[in-house]
Amino acid sequence: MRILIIFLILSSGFYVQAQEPKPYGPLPSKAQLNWQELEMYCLIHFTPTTFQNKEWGFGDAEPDLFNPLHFDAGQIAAAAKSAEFKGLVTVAKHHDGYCLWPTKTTPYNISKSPWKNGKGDLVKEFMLAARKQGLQFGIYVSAWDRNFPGYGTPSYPIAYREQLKEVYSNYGPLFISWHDGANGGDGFYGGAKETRKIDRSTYYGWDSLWQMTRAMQPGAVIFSDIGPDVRWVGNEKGMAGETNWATITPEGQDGLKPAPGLVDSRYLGTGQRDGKYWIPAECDVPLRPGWFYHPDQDDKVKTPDQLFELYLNSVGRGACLNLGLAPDTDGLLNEIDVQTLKAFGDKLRETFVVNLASGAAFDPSNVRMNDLRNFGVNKLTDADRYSYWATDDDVHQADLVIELKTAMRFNLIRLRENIKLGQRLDSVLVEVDDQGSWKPLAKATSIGANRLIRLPAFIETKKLRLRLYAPVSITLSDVGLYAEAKSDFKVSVATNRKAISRSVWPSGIDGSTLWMDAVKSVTIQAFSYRPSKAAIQHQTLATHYVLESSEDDKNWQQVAAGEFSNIVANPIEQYIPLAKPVTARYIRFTVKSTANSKGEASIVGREFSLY
Ligand code: FUL
Repeated sequence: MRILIIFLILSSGFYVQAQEPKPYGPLPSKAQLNWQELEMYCLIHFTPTTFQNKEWGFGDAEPDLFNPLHFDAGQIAAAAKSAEFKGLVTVAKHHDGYCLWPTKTTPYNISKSPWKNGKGDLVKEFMLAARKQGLQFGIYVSAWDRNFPGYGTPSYPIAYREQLKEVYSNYGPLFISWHDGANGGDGFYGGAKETRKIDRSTYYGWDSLWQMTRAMQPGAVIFSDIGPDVRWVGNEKGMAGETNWATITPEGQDGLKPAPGLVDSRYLGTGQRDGKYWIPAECDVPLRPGWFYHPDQDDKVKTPDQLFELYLNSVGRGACLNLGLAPDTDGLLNEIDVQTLKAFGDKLRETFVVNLASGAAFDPSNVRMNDLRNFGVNKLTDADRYSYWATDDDVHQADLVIELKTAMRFNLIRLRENIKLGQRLDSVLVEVDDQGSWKPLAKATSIGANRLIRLPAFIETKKLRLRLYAPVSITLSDVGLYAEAKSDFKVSVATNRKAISRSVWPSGIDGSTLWMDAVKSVTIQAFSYRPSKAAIQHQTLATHYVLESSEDDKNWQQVAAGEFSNIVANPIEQYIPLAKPVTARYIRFTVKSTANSKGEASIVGREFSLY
């Protein structure tokens, strides 16, 4: 009996497999499928270059310049998580050559920093923080190194290989090994301060580095301009082409073999319908104008609505979104970045929480072998990217009528193919029922892993029809209808910054008052104020203050009042002990005047501490 059951299970398994359509064209690897499912991850730029207020370090910064006194990888990873990012990539070494882990390959590394007395490992801190938030982890080690004395000679590629080996060995499984195309040029190079040219196709020995990557990190995709696993989209605006195929035939510039920094960029944004390889696009774009933190860009942080637009133009076109985050010299994300990320996450969650098509009646023109159990339309709303409705092998065009339970209002349509069987669909036409006849509503090409069609305006309807076109049988995995949530997020940097004072102090600023709720009664004995760089620059730092406490948020007592002596000439942290300890749940810190005497202070919670 047992043997009979095992036989039946096995044979039914074979039976189902035998009915699957044959894959079409190049297929994604396991690592590429994992990457695709992440959809969004962050790229953290934080090196001595941050402290130099530059975008590219020359490689000449003193190694002890890097000293982030309040660095908290947890704050950065939590902010990424709040925006629904699923991975975190850290720049372990940028073009300036400074290694943020204690490498053996160059003395120019974190062990020369006063931070944690030279015992710190920033890559490890990011790795631990990412894992704690359930984010996958990745690394970017720049191939161009403007500090290394031997850059341009055979000694450097050996060191670079070792650097990759170190980061592949010590930080657990990575989902991506990120490589940029900028390499060769002027730099410090151990004091030589000259321009060094390299042969981009041969100097690094990419083929052998890729082999090592695959052997040491089999779950990681390799990103560079032209793959081999994920390609650059060709711009840093966060936008893929409206048509964006996951396949491409890589070509080098001037007929040379393609290599990072040596690529024919014509098809990066669109891919090629009949490309020989599965190399989908990544859209990288910073949250601020620059990849590194610059205080004068505090008011240029992209808004949640702009981020949503980028999401539609990247993830919604089958690419992944790689958003740059830039901690400041304290080692923290500015509060405005944190609030923006959270609001973007809220918008995504609200928009995609309900699929208005679930529960609808789907009427397909064909079901593969009439096998409703394996290829029926119930697979379209089951939230599994790989289960699918399929047509017979000879049915390459099919219609799917969707009848909703009642008329629904929406402006986003999501379609997905089961990409384990390749990118099959050429295009789709969406039509809407107009008093008994079909009226065209939208059309799209390159469906693939994920396609979001945003309608020019919201529509309210009960009946839709999809007309699907492919060169082979159709394997559609998902149909979703969504109503884009409105985001009413507004922050003006100077006057209305939300504040969170170190970890336990959720707080808000109202005009120039910092309000803090400790959730339960606490005893405080002192406070300190440290003006931010931005406040110093704009002369909005506090010169006079009042500190109050309250048990009920209604009746307030003054605890302290006074001046921050000489703070304009010497804007360092000031520690103010209280006359006697105070026990209270709520604390209010009001700025009475500022350096520019306009009375409008820009203060965020972490400039303020209670003891
Ligand atoms: C580029 C680099 O040159 C930029 O500085 C930045 O790191 C960006 C993400 O990649 O190639």
